[in-house]
Amino acid sequence: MKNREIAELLYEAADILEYQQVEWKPRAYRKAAQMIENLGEDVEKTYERKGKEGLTEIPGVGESIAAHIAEYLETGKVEKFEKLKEKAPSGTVELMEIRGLGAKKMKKLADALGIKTLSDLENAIQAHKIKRLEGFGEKTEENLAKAVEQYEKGHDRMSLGKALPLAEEIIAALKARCKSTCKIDLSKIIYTGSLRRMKETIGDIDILAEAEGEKEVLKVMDAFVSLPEVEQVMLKGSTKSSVILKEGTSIDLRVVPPESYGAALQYFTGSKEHNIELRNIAIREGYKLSEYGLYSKDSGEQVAGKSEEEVYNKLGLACIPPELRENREEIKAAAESALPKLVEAGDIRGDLHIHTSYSEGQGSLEAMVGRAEALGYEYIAITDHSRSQRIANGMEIETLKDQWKGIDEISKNFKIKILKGSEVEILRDGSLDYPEEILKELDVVVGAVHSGFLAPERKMTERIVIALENRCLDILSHPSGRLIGKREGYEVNFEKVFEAAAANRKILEINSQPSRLDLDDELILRAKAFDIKFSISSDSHSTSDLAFMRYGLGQARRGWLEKEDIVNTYPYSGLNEFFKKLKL
Ligand code: DGT
Ligand code: CA
Ligand code: CA
Repeated sequence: MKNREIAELLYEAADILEYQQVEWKPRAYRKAAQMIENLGEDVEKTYERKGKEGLTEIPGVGESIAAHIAEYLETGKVEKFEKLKEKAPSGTVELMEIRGLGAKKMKKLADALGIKTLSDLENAIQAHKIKRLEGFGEKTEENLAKAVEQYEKGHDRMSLGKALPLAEEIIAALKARCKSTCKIDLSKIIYTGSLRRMKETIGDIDILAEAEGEKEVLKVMDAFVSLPEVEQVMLKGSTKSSVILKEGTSIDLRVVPPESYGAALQYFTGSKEHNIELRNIAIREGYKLSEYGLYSKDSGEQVAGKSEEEVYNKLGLACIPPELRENREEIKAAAESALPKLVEAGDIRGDLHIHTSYSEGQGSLEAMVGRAEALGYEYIAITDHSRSQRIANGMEIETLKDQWKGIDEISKNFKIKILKGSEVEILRDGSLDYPEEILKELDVVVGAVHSGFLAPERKMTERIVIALENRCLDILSHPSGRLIGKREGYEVNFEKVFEAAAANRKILEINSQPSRLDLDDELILRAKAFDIKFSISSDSHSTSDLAFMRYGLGQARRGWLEKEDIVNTYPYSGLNEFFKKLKL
């Protein structure tokens, strides 16, 4: 899929145009970029099938933008954008991406302090030159410092939502290439590193494959570095090769013989901290542990290495699921046979946070329900935005009631149970965005904060606690409000939020959108101590988003959660206890 690439291209062009003070185009470009970013279908496929004409059917994409996209798909670049970039002073493109730094501010900074690049900006912040500028002040300087930090964090790591499909794509491509060009059947190949641990962001992608003998290894390496996706080969060796893909991601491939596959899988999955701890145990037990195997210190003989399980077991440990390998308490738990039985993909029976085209979703009610049923779910909750969420096309009460009728009508055509729900805005005073008589009609009420992010901690805590005390609320959605790499969460006292959730038996959401993953693993661990239940939800805005569930699942597993901790593993009848309004 090239959707993200295209969206980024449009965002970048919008930034440059804005800097040049072009009036309405930047907005149009951003709007189109946003639509494409969130589009369920593959833009390239649309173009192949229906040409430019097909592209203009995408909301926000007019003829000129469609022509740019077509040009990009045909040639890999857009002449007009290349020219724009050439004209823009170097460095400004990067600067434009700093949050809170619009075209006007940039111009002032350039005129007054000669700031033209990111490093100019960093130096000025460090020297506290910005707060002395008219119209900027201390707060602005602080915010810019934070934004720069966020930008840098966001740019050297990619989201799990980008890395995982990309790794799967490369693995499939490599397998296919090995098969077609050299008749090698790569039966053992897997992504390792932070990706296998399902960390929320990924530095680089690590892949491990098994092959026997020098010749075969070489052929696999050849196939890898000559994949069409590869832009640059950094290293090509007999055990490791490293490449950079055209879209910028670094990938390491390691190839090992069968007797080392398990040891290498263990080693390259990490984390480093977990590995160090494990190696210490090995030494204590009279072994030597490396990526090649577990060896007896005395005889030098290999005692394990074929499988991970073998390696852990020989060290007196149960095999630890990758998501737990962060040197938290997992090694101790493995030694005491007290590892949690983590929630699994097959345990999930429904999705409790779904948008449709009634608000800002792109799929129709029917399309969303149909996809959920195809996934084998037993139930889903339709939770479009409430009325005050104007930018997200929030629903007035009349529209909500129309939706209920729509749900009743289509219910007959599906086996899946459709819960009537809403993602209701938690207003600044903690009240909910629909009157009680409406909320009482809903099967499930998902409460969320989307505004007033700069409120002081006390205010935000109060706002959320009041909502948790509201008997109409069932689930607190994306509780921290963060957007990974873009925006930190609001300031809130989580101890108090968790206390209130526990006392009022409310469910906390683990939002699976790759840009959110909220609650994160650490907050999940903290909340679990309060004996709180969770839901893992896709927060889908299109049919393809339903697949985001696996990212949230990964965070739940990183947070040591078991099936019983998660309400959407319960059968439909079991939800009754939590959503008392469900008519059974
Ligand atoms: P990333 O790429 O920053 O998201 O994080 P990882 O965990 O994928 O780290 P990476 O790619 O540098 O290395 C992959 C794995 O290799 C890592 O999880 C553990 C192992 N590893 C790397 N360096 C060391 C090391 O110095 N000592 C040990 N024990 N293991 C290491
Ligand atoms: Ca890595
Ligand atoms: Ca690596």
